[in-house]
Amino acid sequence: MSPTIYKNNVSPPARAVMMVAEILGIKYNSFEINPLLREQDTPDMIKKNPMRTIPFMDDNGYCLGDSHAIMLYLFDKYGKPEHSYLYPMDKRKRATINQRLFFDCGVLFPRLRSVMAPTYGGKLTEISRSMKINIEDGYRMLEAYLSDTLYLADNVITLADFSVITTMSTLHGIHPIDSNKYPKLMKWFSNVSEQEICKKINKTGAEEHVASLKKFMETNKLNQNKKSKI
Ligand SMILES: N[C@@H](CCC(=O)N[C@@H](CS)C(=O)NCC(=O)O)C(=O)O
Repeated sequence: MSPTIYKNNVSPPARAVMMVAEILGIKYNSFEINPLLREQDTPDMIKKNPMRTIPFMDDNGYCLGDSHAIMLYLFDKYGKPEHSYLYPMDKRKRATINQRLFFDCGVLFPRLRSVMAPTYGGKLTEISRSMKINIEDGYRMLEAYLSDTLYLADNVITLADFSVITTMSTLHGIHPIDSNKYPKLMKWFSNVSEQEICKKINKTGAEEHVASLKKFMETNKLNQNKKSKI
């Protein structure tokens, strides 16, 4: 039986898994979760994924959380020789891809999440100065990673690019990349965004994510103004 992916199209890490699954030709079952309604918090879901995040995967009783771990598992299980460019055997290339995946997991996405959590929690009305500094610092690191290769870990697209493009699609929407400061990052962003798989699976969800964050910030501002007048 095919694996089930618990996901939401608006979630960046969920879209990374969806893109990789599509490239690998996996006919997975989709289970829609709305994290804003905490639908991932039922006892059954918590048992499957104690992290309480999406995406997570249930492959016939084998459960796995975190998009990066899921992408690597799907590649290991379903990757065919024609997919080897995504995660080549060369040890150094693999190590570089791993580093970029850990970078997305441990550095870049948490900087986006630090905007998402207080926005959806009703507190944030605009991105703070320190949030902007942290996001810019992420852009600086990506610009440096792109100094010798066209893509983040190689001269061909790899799992690293599919992971980072989903985080970057929202970050760019809420704090645009300055192409004068980060020309390589801007070029990479346009190049990866133009890939057919990104247009098909990443684009709409990313636009919805950016729009919802902006809308929530506006609503938070109105609510806080109302409260301050009482
Ligand atoms: N490192 C995780 C991050 C997953 C994550 O934080 N997903 C968000 C949605 S985009 C979520 O489920 N948030 C709910 C929460 O943190 O409680 C991954 O790559 O899967």
